[in-house]
Amino acid sequence: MSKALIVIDVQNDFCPGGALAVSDGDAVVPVINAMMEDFDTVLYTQDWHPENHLSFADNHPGAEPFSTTVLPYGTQVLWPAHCVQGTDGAAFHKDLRLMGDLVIRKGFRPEIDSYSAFFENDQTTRTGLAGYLRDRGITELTFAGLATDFCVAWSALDAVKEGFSATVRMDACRAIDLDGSLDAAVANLKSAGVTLA
Ligand code: VGL
Ligand code: ZN
Repeated sequence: MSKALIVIDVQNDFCPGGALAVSDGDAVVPVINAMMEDFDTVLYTQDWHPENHLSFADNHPGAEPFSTTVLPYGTQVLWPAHCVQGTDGAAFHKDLRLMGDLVIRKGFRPEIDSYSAFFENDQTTRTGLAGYLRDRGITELTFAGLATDFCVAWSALDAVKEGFSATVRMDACRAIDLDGSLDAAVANLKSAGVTLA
């Protein structure tokens, strides 16, 4: 059995001062850096949007950030523009140790958002991560990073659907918590069999 740590979206825009700042988001950095000692394999995701991305409120005239709209694949939260490809906001936090093996970029198709490390929000377009992990014989996944209730939760739920075992280290995550989204995510994770540590 081989295990990996998957570090979700520890990027400047999700840290204090960033475009979609998660309260206390940078507090996860030292915790995650220390966790890396316990894993042979460390992977990262990086939210990586083009400027014309449909998840940005700016690209829907008249829409307020944090409102929702309906896209062909379902309901989509409209976010402030964040993690635009190549910008400082899209870069990893400067203190995050980057000694891992792979960075999976997601959310680069203008017409579809991608919270999960495995699937885009249509739940069918794959990022390729499951195949990578299977090729390497990795079966046990631990998740940490930002944000607990969106990209971390969606990734861990998809991990279980794909047949991996999944643990979320809650002390190494922080949440956006939009309209009860953290409580909802915790309930979904528990009922899916994800271990919350
Ligand atoms: C995320 C909202 C939009 C996340 C990414 O990393 O949780 N949330 N894009
Ligand atoms: Zn995003």
